[in-house]
Amino acid sequence: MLRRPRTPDRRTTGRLNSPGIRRSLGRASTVPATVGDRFTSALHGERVAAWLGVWLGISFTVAFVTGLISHFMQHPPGWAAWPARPVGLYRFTQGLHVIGGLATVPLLLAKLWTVYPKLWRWPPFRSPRHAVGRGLIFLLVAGALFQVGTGVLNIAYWYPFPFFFTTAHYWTAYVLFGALLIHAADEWAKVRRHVPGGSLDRPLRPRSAEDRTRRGFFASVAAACGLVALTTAGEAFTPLARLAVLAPRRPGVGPQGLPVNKSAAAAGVTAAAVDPGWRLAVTGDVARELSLSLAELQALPQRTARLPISCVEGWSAEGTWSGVRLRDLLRRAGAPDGARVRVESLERGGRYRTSTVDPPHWHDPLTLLALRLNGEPLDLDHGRPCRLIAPNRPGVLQTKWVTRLVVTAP
Ligand SMILES: Nc1nc2c(c(=O)[nH]1)N[C@H]1C(S)=C(S)[C@@H](COP(=O)(O)O)O[C@H]1N2
Ligand SMILES: [Mo]
Repeated sequence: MLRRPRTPDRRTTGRLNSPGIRRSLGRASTVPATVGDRFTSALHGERVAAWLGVWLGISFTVAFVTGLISHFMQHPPGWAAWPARPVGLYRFTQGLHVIGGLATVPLLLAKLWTVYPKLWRWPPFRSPRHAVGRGLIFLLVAGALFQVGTGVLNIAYWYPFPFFFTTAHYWTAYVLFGALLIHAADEWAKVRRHVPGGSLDRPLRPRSAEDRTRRGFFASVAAACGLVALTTAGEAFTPLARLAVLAPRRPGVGPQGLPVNKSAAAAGVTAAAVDPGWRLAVTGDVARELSLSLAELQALPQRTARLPISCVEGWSAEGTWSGVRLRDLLRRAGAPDGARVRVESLERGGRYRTSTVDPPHWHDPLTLLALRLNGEPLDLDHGRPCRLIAPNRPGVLQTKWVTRLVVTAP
């Protein structure tokens, strides 16, 4: 196979008379020096930018795909229902989204630092094509900072921005991913030049001082990413829970050993949830009306399932839940197999006061209207007297303080 000759790294030459610059500008002697050409470190070179770019490209693609999974699980498109198995699929995809996203922060900062001298290039626009290219880079950088920034603020439960996080994060993802694809196509030649497809492609030559500088830099960036991953992964991966010092929620920490996102007090359901007159109503066009007291629910066959709450904010923790199978109750009410069920909470307002359960989830024997958690009646903050818990489902859809099931035709 032919091996391409190594082109000199334009940034590392640092001199306008270098062949690289002369070739690219065509008339070296008449071009004035610019600030951008004074950054002579190998770390501002094309090779470092290409490698970091490849890793960022992989990371953003994973975030895009796992983000879409999360979005469409929460907003099913209508023509497709999400499967209830494997039980922990959402725990995995959302853990990857959030923990991977956090671990990308050092990588993104490193890449921006590597290429920031380009900001000082003069003139800013050499041609209409160049202007469009820079506009695209602006979108890419702004989109990346926006996604990572709002994502971090969201998992820290801090909403200093005037828009709704979920909608903005979702739509910006398309802009960012589109810009990323065009950028990758545009820069592919550079990637080919610096990122070998296999080890056979590596030139056999002694390592230079620049190579060592670059290696040290890559190792530091990798260590920073690894450290972030190690100190957050435990929020979803229980064996590492004790290391998750950067995670806002941790398995094992909370009432009955489980974290709480929205407390009963915050949801304003405290009194209603402990009312001895509480009843669970089943209604809807395609079901017989039922109304059950807590004692009546407790008298039905009780089942136990070990299932995680997997929050969209990345944390995930398992509990042992017991209660009545949703399908047992719906069959009692005569619900047809294709029916959809809206689960309603005692909570008055709030975005998550209801959720819809599609057939794959309500048919699943693990889907429960839970009355107990880890051997005790549900804590008020976990949805006393009754909450929904189902496999492979985002936490926002595991409705707490359930009071009504509305069964509708598909
Ligand atoms: N009624 C109601 N149910 C709700 C919520 C809510 O705000 N209101 N929050 C959901 C979210 S975002 C999560 S992650 C889980 C958390 O359950 P837990 O507090 O028992 O761990 O409950 C879900 N159920
Ligand atoms: Mo959540």
